[in-house]
Amino acid sequence: MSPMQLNWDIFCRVIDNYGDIGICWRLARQLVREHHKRVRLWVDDLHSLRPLCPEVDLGLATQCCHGVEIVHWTEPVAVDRVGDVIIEAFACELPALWIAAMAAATQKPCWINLEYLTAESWADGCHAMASPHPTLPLIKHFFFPGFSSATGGLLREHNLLAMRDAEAGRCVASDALEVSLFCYESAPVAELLDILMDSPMPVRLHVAPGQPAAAVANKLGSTGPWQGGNLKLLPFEFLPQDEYDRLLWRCDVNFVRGEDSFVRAQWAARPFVWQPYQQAAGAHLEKLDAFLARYVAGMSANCATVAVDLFQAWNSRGDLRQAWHDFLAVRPEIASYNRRWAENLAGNPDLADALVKFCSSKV
Ligand code: TRH
Repeated sequence: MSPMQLNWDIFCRVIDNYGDIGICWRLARQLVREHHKRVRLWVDDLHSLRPLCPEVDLGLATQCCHGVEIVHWTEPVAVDRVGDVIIEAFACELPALWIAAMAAATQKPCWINLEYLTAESWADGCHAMASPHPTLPLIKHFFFPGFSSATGGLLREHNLLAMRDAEAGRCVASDALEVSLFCYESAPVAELLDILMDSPMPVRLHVAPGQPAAAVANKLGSTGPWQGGNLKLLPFEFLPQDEYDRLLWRCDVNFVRGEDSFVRAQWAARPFVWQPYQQAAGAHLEKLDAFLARYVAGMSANCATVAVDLFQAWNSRGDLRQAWHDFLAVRPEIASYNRRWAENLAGNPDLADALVKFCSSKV
């Protein structure tokens, strides 16, 4: 293995939505930009990448965007060279041919299974665990993002918080409450709209395309923009990742979902509400509870109750109208808490940096 571990291959299979490719794309760009790695991103569905990176040409088998070589992953896969580091994102299962080539390499690559984010404490114990291949001379390591220093941390570009603060300085204050909405179809969107229409202050709701816009259209009909009571709804086209960040930085409250937008809302340090990706047997609700336990631990008792109630109500476990009303009353306190929360999280390793260090320790 080259001591520099210059060549990285990241493999991503898109299950649904944008989270898997969103995380891989963000990681790939950061490895190139900040760590000067040569990164190939193998993705089986270019259609899911294009909204995040509009430069992507759906007709090309390989192309270079933002310094990342993007390869359309089709089977059978051709193995030309094996990288120094192989990232198997979210247990996406590497092609057998590829694993055979890794085993045959004189210098075995560092093989990482990048896991989904959870605040559950078991992630601390499982982070960096080794799993030797049953028959081949290869070891796979499990790499867990997370909220503690015992995990791999969260993806955070090195200048992200400074860029956020510089942008805040340029923002013109709005006379309305600016809210962004990115959620799954199971969220109580119709109820939220009723509540916001009754709002005593003007509200501008920026509605993401896909499931959020469909839920709004289902309630109000047509494709918007809509106006009802004090509420103005503004559907937006899917934004490239960096522009979506800027929307989160501008808004007073961000409704986010899944994994990556959830993390970006924390870096935005504005009040936010999270809907986890639904999993079998209510596993997502355990994730929600585990996150809330960590997140509100440093809040005042009142703020903690209010934040928990709103997150739970947004996940259909409580009275949304009451929870929203109480949340608005403590919004400034939550906003300043979230700045401290983001600063504390930024004290943990950033995931790309942690990965680079971890892999170089395996040489
Ligand atoms: O799209 P998601 O629901 O992804 C989910 C989760 O990652 C989940 O854990 C995973 O199992 C499932 O996919 C398959 O939500 P998430 O994680 O927030 O990803 C959305 C990505 O889209 C994120 O990178 C932010 C980005 N985004 C934009 O770049 N522009 C936009 O306009 C919007 C709304 C999102």
